[in-house]
Amino acid sequence: MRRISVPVLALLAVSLLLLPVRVEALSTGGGYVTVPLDTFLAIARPGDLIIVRGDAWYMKIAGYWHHVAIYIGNGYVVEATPDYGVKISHVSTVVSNRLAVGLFRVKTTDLVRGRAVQFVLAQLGKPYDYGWLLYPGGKQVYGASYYCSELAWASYLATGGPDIDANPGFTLRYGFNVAPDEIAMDNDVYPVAVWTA
Ligand SMILES: [Ca+2]
Ligand SMILES: [Ca+2]
Repeated sequence: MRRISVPVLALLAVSLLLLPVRVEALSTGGGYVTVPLDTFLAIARPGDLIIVRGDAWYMKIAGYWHHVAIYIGNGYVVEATPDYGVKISHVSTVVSNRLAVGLFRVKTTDLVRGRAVQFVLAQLGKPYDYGWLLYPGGKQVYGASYYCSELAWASYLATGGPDIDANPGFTLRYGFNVAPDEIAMDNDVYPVAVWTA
């Protein structure tokens, strides 16, 4: 957030005006949810996607789901964040104090899931891609920078897995991006568990 420049904020404001307001069918209570680590570790597999709903104001544009991290096993994820770019984080930082947490699994083989993990590890240190803010956005499988959902999407497309963008082409809401919402609603992805406050 600290690195978002004034022009980007202006574009974000314009984008907010251009995009239709989305009424969410999925409702959370007023509180926050934190998934206990042992609960998470008992059901998560490497290559699973953790998709969370937070409350950072600048993520409201993204839709219901705001962030995606790729689980790499042993309690760690790879995620692309505005502060640090592509990095390793402990899963507890991703699944704590959220408005909702979803654990999603891609319909493919364990071999492909393992390759997806290797793919995201190979992207560590790449900068964050603010391109999704610049409506109509875009996505690159082999990019020099990644936003969170773009990294998750690329990791499967690059390694023989399915295209997990529910809208591969242009849509009014998401432009040419792959939004966390679009991964959560894709037919090649299914929810293993969803926690809401
Ligand atoms: Ca990109
Ligand atoms: Ca899309």
